[in-house]
Amino acid sequence: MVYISNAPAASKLVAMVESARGGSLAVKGGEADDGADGTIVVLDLWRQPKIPAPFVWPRADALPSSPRELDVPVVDLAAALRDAAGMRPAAAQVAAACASHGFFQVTGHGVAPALARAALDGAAGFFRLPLATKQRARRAPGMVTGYTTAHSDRFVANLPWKETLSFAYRHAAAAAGDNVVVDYFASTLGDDFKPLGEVYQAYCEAMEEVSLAIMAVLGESLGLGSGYYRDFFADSSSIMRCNYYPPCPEPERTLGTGPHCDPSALTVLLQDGDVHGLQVLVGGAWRPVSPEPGAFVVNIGDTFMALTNGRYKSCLHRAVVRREQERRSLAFFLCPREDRVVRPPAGAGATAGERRLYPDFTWADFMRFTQRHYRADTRTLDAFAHWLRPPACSGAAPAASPPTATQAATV
Ligand SMILES: O=C(O)CCC(=O)C(=O)O
Repeated sequence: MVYISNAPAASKLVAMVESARGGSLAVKGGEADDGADGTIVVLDLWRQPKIPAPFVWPRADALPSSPRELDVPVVDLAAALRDAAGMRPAAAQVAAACASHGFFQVTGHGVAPALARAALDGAAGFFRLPLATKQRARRAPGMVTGYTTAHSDRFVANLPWKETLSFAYRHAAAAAGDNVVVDYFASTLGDDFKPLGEVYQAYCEAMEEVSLAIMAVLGESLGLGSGYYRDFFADSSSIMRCNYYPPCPEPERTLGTGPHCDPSALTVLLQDGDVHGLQVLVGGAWRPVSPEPGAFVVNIGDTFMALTNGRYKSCLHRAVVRREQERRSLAFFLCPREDRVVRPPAGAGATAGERRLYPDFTWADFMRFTQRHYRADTRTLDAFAHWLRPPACSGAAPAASPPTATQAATV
């Protein structure tokens, strides 16, 4: 199903679906109960025999994947945090992975399997709900949180074959005893959704702990000590996203999540069961990542790349869809507190005399930039640096080409 909250885009997509179905249009006008101005159109999209044109991606993005799995190291977090003997190999694994593609996996994370299962099952249940119920949490244009299909409020091309539900998690609120995630579910979807909110409140708290443990290893790997980044992110302001990828009649022509780099600092991803879809662009090939059972897949985002002055890489990745199987994933995006200044410490790639690649910035500014102006890709940080035009940053990289209407932001 897809919702279009913009009338011209809606009629265009309706026409596309009509043509894809040989003229027999399945538009269920009025099924979305909150389109008071009549601009919401609901299409029985996921069940079309062919995908509508706006979901067809350029061949350059939808290139077939490589049969070669990406070699993603498995880091034992429990061993790393136990003593120096455990930290040494973990830091070395992380350093090697982050200098090359920024992806690794973590085990020994202490997250109860029952909690992970409940979070995955909760997502499965949510996406099976009637459209009108999901639409109660509909994401407002320009916002990061809410329920969405296909980013259709902003873009009418290169639409991803998926539905998402995103919400915010703030350490400061949790520390003050405010259950922001529970409140979000209750206030947007209704009191019946409190139990689901409780699952995700607990899951976000667990993800924050895992992220801070990873930050300890990242700090060690850069010779900064285990406390440096852990303290920097201790009052983080993060985002959680549930992804649902329906089966797709033409999976080779579309993408579930288009190629992007995460603007956040760190992403901790849980893929559901055996249905994998995550792929990373390494050496010009889209390499699949199949997680170890019980492991989370972790990747460095642009904000952490900036915190290391480019030493650790934020890498392009995407999610493919399947003809027969649906897929779910849960992504926790660790982000700094909105007003924290992102600046690499001396020693993490910004030693005296080394050219600063990016100016100082705050997460709030960077998030605004990626949401309003530019998609999240390999040039985002450079474009952002140019946009900020800081007088103090003589080394800011040259401007990237301006964004176009079809470029879609993530996170
Ligand atoms: O579903 C996946 O495997 C990847 C999701 C992702 O990259 C995202 O949500 O930003």
